Amino acid sequence: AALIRREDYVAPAYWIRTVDLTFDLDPAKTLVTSKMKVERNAAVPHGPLRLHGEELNLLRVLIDGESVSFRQEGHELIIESAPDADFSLEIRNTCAPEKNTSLSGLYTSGGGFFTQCEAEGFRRITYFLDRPDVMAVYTVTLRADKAKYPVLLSNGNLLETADLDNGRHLAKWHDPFPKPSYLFALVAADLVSREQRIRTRAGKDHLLQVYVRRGDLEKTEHAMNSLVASIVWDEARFGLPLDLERFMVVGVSDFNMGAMENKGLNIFNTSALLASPATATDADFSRIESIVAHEYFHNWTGNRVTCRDWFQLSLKEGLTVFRDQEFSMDMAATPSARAVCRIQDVRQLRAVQFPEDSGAMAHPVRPDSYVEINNFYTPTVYEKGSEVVRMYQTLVGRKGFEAGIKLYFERHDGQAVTCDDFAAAIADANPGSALSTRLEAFKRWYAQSGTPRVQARGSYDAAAQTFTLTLKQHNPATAGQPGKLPQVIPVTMGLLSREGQVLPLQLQGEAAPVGTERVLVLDEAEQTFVFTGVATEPVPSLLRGFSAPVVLDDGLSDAELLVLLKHDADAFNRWEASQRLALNRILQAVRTGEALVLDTDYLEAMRAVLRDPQLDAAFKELALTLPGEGYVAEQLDVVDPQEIHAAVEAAYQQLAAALADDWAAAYEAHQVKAGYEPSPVQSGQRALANLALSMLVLHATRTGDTVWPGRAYQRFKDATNMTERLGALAALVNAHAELAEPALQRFHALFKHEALVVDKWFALQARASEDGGKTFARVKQLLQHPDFTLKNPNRARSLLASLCMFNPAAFHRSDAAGYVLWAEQVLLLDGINPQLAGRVARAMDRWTVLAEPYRSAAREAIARVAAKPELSNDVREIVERALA
Ligand code: BAL
Ligand code: ZN
Repeated sequence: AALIRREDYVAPAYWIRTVDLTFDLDPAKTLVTSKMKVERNAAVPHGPLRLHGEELNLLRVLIDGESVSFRQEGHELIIESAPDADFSLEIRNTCAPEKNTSLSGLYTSGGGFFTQCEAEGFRRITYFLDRPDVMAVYTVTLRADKAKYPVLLSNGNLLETADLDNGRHLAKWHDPFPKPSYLFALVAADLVSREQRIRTRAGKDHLLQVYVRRGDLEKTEHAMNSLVASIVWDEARFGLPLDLERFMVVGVSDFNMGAMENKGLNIFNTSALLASPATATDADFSRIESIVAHEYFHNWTGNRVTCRDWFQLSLKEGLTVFRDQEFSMDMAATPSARAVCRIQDVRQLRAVQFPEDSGAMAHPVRPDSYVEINNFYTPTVYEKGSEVVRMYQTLVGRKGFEAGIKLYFERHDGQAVTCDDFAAAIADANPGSALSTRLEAFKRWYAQSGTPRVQARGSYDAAAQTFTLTLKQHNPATAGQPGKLPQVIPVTMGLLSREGQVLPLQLQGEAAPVGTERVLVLDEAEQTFVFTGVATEPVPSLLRGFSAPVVLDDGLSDAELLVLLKHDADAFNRWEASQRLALNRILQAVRTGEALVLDTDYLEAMRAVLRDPQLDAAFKELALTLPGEGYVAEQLDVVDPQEIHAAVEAAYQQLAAALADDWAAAYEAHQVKAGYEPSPVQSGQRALANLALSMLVLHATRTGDTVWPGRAYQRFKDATNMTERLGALAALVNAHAELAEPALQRFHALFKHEALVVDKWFALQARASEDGGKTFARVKQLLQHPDFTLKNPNRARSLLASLCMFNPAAFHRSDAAGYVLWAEQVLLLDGINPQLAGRVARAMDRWTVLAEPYRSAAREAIARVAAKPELSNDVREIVERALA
C-alpha cells in the first residue's frame, strides 16, 4: 500500500458543485444513482477525471447524457476524456450493505441501513471525488420498503415524502450547505424519536430529534438535554448558532467510533447516546454529555469550516475536543468541579497520548504521512490537538481566543482549510501577543512528535530576597524524528511559602508585583526567571492546570509536594502532588526491586485528604486513586508489567489496610440518599463511596473478614443505579472475593437483554486486577461465551481492548499466551472489520521497552501477524511500524 504524504497535496482537477443522489435501498443490492454538476478547476492543468470507488459494481457512466469511455484501475474510475469545461456526470452503481462488516460506507445493523463516511467511506457508496476539499450541495432521495424502514433520513431539510408501489415509500432531503462527502449520511430503519423545539437568539425555531430503536426512547432524555445545553452554550460562548431547521441524532449499535458529526444528521454509537440510571454509570452520563456536545460543536468546527486534506484532521478534532472540554467545565460550574474535569482530561491524555507519543506510532498533531487515514484518529490528533488549542487560549487569553475564533469564521466559513489558517487567524486577532510574536516557533507543536520534558530548578537567595527559576526543555527523539527544536511552552505558575501562603510575583525589572499567578513562556532550550521581593524560601507551583502537554521534572522534595497538596491555590496541582507522592514510592520499589512500603508521611497525608472537610468527594477520589500501571510504565526505560502490577497492588493493599477506619467512615458518609442525578456532587459522592468500598473489600479478602464482601454483595443486589451496582461488583471482582462469582452470574441474568450492560459485564472481567493468571484465564473462557462476537465493535472492544490495552498485568505474561491471543484475534478481526483490527493491533506499540522475556515474545507475535500476506492496510501499517 502507498504512503500518502502531506507535502504531495495538490488541488483536485475538478470540483463537484451539486450531487443529486437516489438510493433504491435493498440489503443485498442497493442501487445508487448519482447526478453531479462538475466544474473544471482552472487553477490546475486539464487532465483526466479520477473518481474514488471501492467494493462497488458499476452499471453506467454518462457525461452530459452520453456514454463515455472509462477504465477502472485499483480503487479509481478514470475518465481520460473528461471535458475541459463544466459538465454533468451521471453514475449508476450498486453496493451490498448487508455484506459490509467493515461498518464503513453503507451497511446494515439491527435490520436498518446506516452510513459512516469519514474518512473515506463515501467511495464505498458511489464513485466520487472523495476528499474533503471537494464540497458539494446534496439532494438525496431514499426509496425503501415502508414497513421495514418507516424512517428515511438524510442531511438537511425534508423536501417531500410519498408512498410508492409495492409497499415502498420515498423521502427527499436537501442540505443547503456545501459539504465534503465525509459528512454525507443516510438512515433507513424502524426507529422512534424524542422531539424538542428550541428557539435560538435570532428568534428562529428549530426541531431537535433523537432517533432510536423502539424501547430505547426513555434512555434518550439525557442526550436531548445535553444537545439543548450544547446549542445554548455555543451561542453564548462563541456566538455560533444552530444553522439548520432540524437537527437529528440517531443511535446505532454497530458503529466503529463514538459518534459522527454528519451535517444535521449525527449518527451515534448507542454507547455514546443511551443512558438511564439503571443501565448507565455516572461516567457514561458524563461521556454522553461530552460526545453529544462534541458532535454538535463540529457543526461549526469541522462542517462549516472543514479540513483541506486529512493531514489537517486536528484542525477540526483538536479544536472540537477543546470546545467539548470547555463545555463540560462550564457545565460543571463550581471551581472544584471544573478542576475535576481538567484532572480527568489530563489523566486520560497521560494514559493514552503520552504512550502513543513515545511508541512506534508516534506522530505529530499534523502528521506528515500515512498509509491508512483510519489509523490517525488518535489521541495525538484529538487530545494533544486539544492541548495545543488550549495553549493558544493560554497565550492570548480567553477574550483574545474568542476574537481569534471570530476571525477564523469571518475568513473561512464555507472553506476547506489548514492548521496554518487557524494559527494565522488566532495570531492576527491578537497582534503583539505572546503567541503572535512567536507564531512560527509555536507551530512546532503541529510538526514535532514526542512529549517535551521540562526540567525546573529553583534557588533562593535569602540575602537578596530573590528566587531564580531555571527552566530547561528537551524533546527526546521519536519515530522518524531524531532531532527537535525548542517548543513554545506556557508555564502557568505561582509561588507559595512553606506555610502555604500565596506570594506576590514580581519579575526582575518590573516595578511592582503582578498578581499571584502568571504565565511564563519558555521558548528556548533554557531560560532563567528571577523573582524579586521574595521574603521567604518559596515552593514553586508550576504548570498549573497542566498548562502544556509536557512531562515536568520540578525536583520538588516530598516535603514540598506536601505543601502543594495541602495549600496550592490550583486544585490541579494539589492533585498532581498526590500522584507524584505515590508515583515516587512505586517507582522506587520497581527500580530497586525492593518490596513497596508506604511510609507514615504518605499515609498520613492521604488520611488528611480523606478527612478534609473542605475538599469535595470527587477530588478526594482522584487524589486517593493511585497512578495507573500504564502511567507508571511511561516513567521507565525498561518495563516489567508484572513488577509494576505487584508494586501498585501492594500500594493499594497498604492504603486499604492503613486507612481502614477512614475508608469505612468515608463509605458511610458518602451514601447518596436523594434521587439519582448525574450531577458533579452526586457523582463525586458515589465515586468516593465506590473507591472506599473497593478498599474495604480488598482489605477484607486479605484478612479473611467476610463483613465487607457481604455488604458489597448486598449493595450490588439492592442498588438502584448502575454506578453503585457496578462499583460494588467491581469491588468483589477486583479483590477476587468468593462472592464475585454469584454476583457476576446474577448481573448477567439481570441484564442479558441490555447489550450495553453486557459490554460492561465483559469489560469488568477483562479489566479485573490480575491475580496469578485468573483474569487471563477468564478472558479466554469469555471469548467462547455465546454473547461474545467480533462483529459488534463495542463487544469486541469490551474483551479485547480491555485485556490487551487496559490490563497490562493480565496481558503481558511470561508464557506469551497474551500475545498469542492478540495475534489470533487481530487476524480474525481483520477479516471482519479492519478499522477495529487496527485499533486492537495498537496494543503492541510499546513492545520495544518491555523487559525480557516479554520483548522477544512480543516481537515474535507481531512478526507473525506481519507475515500474513492478505492483511488490511490498517493492520499492516500498525505492525510494520511496530517492527520498523
Ligand atoms: N469525526 C469523527 C468522529 C468525531 O470525532 O466526532
Ligand atoms: Zn470529532
